[in-house]
Amino acid sequence: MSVTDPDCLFCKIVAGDIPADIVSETEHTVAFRDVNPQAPTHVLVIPRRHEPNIGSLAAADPEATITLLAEARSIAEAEGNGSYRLVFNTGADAHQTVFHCHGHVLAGRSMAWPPG
Ligand code: DGP
Repeated sequence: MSVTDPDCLFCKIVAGDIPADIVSETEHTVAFRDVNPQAPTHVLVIPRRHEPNIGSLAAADPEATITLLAEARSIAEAEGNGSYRLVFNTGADAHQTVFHCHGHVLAGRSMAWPPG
């Protein structure tokens, strides 16, 4: 199902209207490198369909959600050393700044806990 928001930055990346360093694509997802990387590997995996966050994506399209999680794993396995962090900032107070669901795949360095 195609659901897009003409004002959404990540929908424009999915459409190819804004360039991105694409890592992988599936029927349901696009993965590209974050413009402001926080680790040696910092890839955003997003659904093609516009949903504001991972919870709404899971409710609307379980198949796309599973594909997104599998893509995150594949990218982390291809680029990392076995350890990675998969982050879905959800809501403004959790530092979500782009309101199109995206998983941050972070790998390639040691990480602290708790996150800030
Ligand atoms: P978040 O704070 O969780 O909403 O993360 C949004 C991420 O999106 C942030 O790490 C920077 C990244 N980003 C924002 N604009 C662009 C863009 O135009 N291209 C790419 N590749 N990444 C972007």
